[in-house]
Amino acid sequence: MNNKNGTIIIFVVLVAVLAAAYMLLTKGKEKPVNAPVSTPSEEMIVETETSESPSDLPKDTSQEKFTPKIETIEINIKAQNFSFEPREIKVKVGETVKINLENVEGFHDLVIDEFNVAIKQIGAGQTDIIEFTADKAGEFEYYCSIGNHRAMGMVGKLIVEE
Ligand SMILES: [Cu+2]
Repeated sequence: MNNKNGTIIIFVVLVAVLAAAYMLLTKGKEKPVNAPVSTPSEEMIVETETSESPSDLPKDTSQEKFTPKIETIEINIKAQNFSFEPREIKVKVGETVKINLENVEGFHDLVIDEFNVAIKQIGAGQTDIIEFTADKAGEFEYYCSIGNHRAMGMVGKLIVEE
């Protein structure tokens, strides 16, 4: 009977010790569980920081897209007795117009009053160049200002489109 009581007491003590040990282990396990939770949050902060720096790069490329373009239109006009070839020129508002005037025969010039364009008188076989900005829309006349050439039909039409 005493031996049985002794074994029961030892068994109870063992159970109590095991229970206490289990309690300590479970409490000890809870702390390591919290620690790994904090490390992913730190990684997420690092990820958000790195994601901000690539977002700055598209801003720089968008600024490059807004670089303005200056269009230069080159037009060859032939002058002869007594007409221009071509008789009609079409450009767009804001374009820089470069006129290459080639005189085939006689003495001629080229004038556009509204744009202060005036190619000086040139002889047969000569060429001259003038550049201006078509800064207003409409239809304008270019003509030869020598003698009565304008009245004889040495005119052309400059169309500046919106
Ligand atoms: Cu002329």
